[in-house]
Amino acid sequence: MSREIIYTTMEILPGRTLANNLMNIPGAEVFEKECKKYGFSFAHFEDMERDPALGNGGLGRLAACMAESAATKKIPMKVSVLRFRDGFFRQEVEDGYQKEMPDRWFGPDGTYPLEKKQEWLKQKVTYHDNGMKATVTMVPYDVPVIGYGGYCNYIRMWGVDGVEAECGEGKKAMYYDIDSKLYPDDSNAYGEKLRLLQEYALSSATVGSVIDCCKENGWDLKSLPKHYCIHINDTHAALMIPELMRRLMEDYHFIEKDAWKVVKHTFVYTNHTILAEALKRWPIWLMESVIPHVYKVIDHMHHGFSKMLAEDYKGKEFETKLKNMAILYDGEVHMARLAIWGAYSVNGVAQIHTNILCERELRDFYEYMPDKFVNVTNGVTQRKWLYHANPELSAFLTKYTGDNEWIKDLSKIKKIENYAADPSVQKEFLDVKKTNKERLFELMDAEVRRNVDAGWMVDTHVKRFHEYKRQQMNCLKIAYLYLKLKDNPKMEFAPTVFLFAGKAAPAYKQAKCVIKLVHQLKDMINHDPDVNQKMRVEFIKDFNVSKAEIIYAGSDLSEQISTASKEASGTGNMKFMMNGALTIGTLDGANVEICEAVGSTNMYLFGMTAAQVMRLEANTGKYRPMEELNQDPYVKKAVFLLDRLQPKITEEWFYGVNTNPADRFFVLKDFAGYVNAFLESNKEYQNKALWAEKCIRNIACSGGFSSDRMVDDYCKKVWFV
Ligand code: 26W
Repeated sequence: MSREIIYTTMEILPGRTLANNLMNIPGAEVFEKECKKYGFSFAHFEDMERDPALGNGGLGRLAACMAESAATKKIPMKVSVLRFRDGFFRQEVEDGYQKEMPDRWFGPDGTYPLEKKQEWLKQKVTYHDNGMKATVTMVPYDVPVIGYGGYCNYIRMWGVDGVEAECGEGKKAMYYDIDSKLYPDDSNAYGEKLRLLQEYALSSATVGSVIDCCKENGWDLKSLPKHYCIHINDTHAALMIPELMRRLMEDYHFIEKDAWKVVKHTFVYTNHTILAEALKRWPIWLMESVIPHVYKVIDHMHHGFSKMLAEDYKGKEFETKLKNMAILYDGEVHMARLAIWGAYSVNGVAQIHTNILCERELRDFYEYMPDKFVNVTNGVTQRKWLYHANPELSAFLTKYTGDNEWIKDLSKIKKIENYAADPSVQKEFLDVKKTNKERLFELMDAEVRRNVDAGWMVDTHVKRFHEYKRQQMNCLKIAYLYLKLKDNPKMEFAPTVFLFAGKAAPAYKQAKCVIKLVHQLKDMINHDPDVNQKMRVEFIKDFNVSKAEIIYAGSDLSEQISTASKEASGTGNMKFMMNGALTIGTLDGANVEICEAVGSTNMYLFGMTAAQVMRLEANTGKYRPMEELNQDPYVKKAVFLLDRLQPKITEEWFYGVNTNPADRFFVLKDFAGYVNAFLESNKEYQNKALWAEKCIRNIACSGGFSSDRMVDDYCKKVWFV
């Protein structure tokens, strides 16, 4: 069965698309030649394009890799998103503190050069604001995503085109804000409501356009699932489920049974996080007041589902099931539960993540409907992250695999393993890395750039700032090494630059403290002549796709140190691997599969396993972080140093913040293992041949982490196309 995938997502992070699109079609050389004729370089054009920053991290970038790989595989797909006028935010740093500035990614005329407005596809989205009706017209703008070979998919960005409302002008303004920016601050009532308006706008416009396309083609709406599979990328667009139900029944007079049948064969849902705070729940009163027509359907679905549960479970057990599975519970709408109930397929994004979903977070659902659950491990496109990001390594790969087949089939990359132990190939690899490192240094402060060279180890921690990702543990490591090196100037140590980049959510205070801490360490260490010939700290502000390409290519060590069980998959880990950086990490997310692919001797693993973490979490009071300080006098000293710099962070370790237990991400528990793993890597780094060999083995084993493989898996296991 061939059907189009409608991949609906709140985020998309394609990076600059012009070069990628051109690279994937045979016409790229023609374009380059023409540029030259008129005295322009290709890079000149490339540099004119801004990064569409319509995402904040892994979720958005995954959508972009998905679209590109689907196009390469000629799988028809539209990525349905909102056309936010401002990107997530542009990160400035002032006195070491993150400052959020609007990210105006449109050109001066308020458009994006690669988009095409599709007037004829407009959709009307209805809201009720406490009884007053508002109708928002959404219009799509399509941006091409060209796959390798020339097949074209589209990112369909929905923007607000007009508002008709019974309410006054003041209230109307809120509807115009629907496409203002991604994830408005929901710690206030306005922001929270705006997020709901956004989720419904995306859901309703997407569903409406699918219905219109069916009609346009003369297809019976009963056959909708034959022509479309609608993918819910995390729960932000889960309202599509009741919306399709509602439209079929209200506008097309389906009886409930028939509408449900269409719904049940149309939707699939991918979960991207198990962090409880990210599993979205909406207050019922809010949903009822803003979209009562949709809420009514949800309420109905809830009752149908609860009735079914009542038939299968009795007494106390039924009550537990309701507590863990009901769509409406305790005054809230549980979006993940709505998505699981309405979708025919539910998947996690790495094997360990899917296991945790099935065994713990969604256990009752899994036991009740085991066939619905599958795993599809994430992947990234090698065309963006190798071919485009790293031309030198690409040439090296083509040379040693014998051809450029790896560009469309990454499993071919395995062939370079034959050369891993060859000294001349190792040398060539190290030369490539040197070039890439020098390019990376260009992104750093002049002062850092002047004082480091390509012989330095580049230890890189780039991703969103979040406590579970444990950038604060890396800071503690840096403080520890600083104190040790100061006391033992003769200590054997390969000079290292500790690099950070990433944004913290504007309202996430703890994470923002960590950014400040990085800058404090940078100030202290980079200016201390006792150590600054051996270590330097750097923070590259405003991390985005374009900078990421340079950073991954130029790094030696990839920090993937989340508390085991917390990182659903990670995709940065895969990009580093492909670019010949070695991983220091925990057995979390896709690190587990990376380890299976390349072997634990080719990475630096440490820390508690997910099972150990979960056991310790269940044993409240059992873990006493303070006790971890006694293992090594330098641990204590380093903690005290950080306590002086950012007491909010050490407070979390000793007492916990809000009502959370102390050190809930087990920084102190995992610390000794982490430092040892790092020192081991630093020692091995000094053995150039050994290091290069391990890097080449990592690249060779990265074939399974291509998003081409991921798309194949979705085709087979989820979309059935
Ligand atoms: C504002 C609420 C919210 C909640 C969750 C915003 C965004 C989310 C996302 C689901 C978080 C996210 O990006 N998750 C990441 O998804 C990647 C792609 O699957 C994974 O590789 C990462 O491990 C996961 O953190």
